[in-house]
Amino acid sequence: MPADYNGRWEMVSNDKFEDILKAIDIDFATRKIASHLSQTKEIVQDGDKFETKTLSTFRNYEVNFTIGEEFEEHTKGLDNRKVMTTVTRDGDKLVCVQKGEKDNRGWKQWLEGDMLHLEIHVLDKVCHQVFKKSQ
Ligand code: 1AG
Repeated sequence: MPADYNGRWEMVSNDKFEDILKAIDIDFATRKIASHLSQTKEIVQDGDKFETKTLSTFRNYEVNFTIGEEFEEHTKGLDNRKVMTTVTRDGDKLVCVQKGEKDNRGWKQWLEGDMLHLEIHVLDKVCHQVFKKSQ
């Protein structure tokens, strides 16, 4: 059975997030706010279909996708770019490629026990976020 990402996940660590913010040209003031946020993820998964919300006291971000289907993603409230996004599976990992202005942009997501790991990469920068299952 493929990994089950359903649920609510609370951030426990966010390593090198500011490197990502800089790489996507987020201004200083916004970086200072964004880098101190605790994020919560809500994921509804039905087979290959995912509805995801990343929530915080400052901004929220929603992205929905189906495995293997490319779509245009607008990173609204983040860096406000348009990218062509495809999420595929590599075993139990989800691998996202976001083609656009910034090279080597995307993320990988996987589970380890009741922890969800999200590695976000842009250019040569990598951020590692860990979330603990709460519901
Ligand atoms: C994602 O996960 C990542 C979503 O697509 C958001 C995570 C980090 C935000 C990235 C860049 C931040 C840009 C500007 C800073 C402004 C506000 C920060 C707000 C942070 C909370 C939204 C999808 C994946 C699918 O988990 O399962």
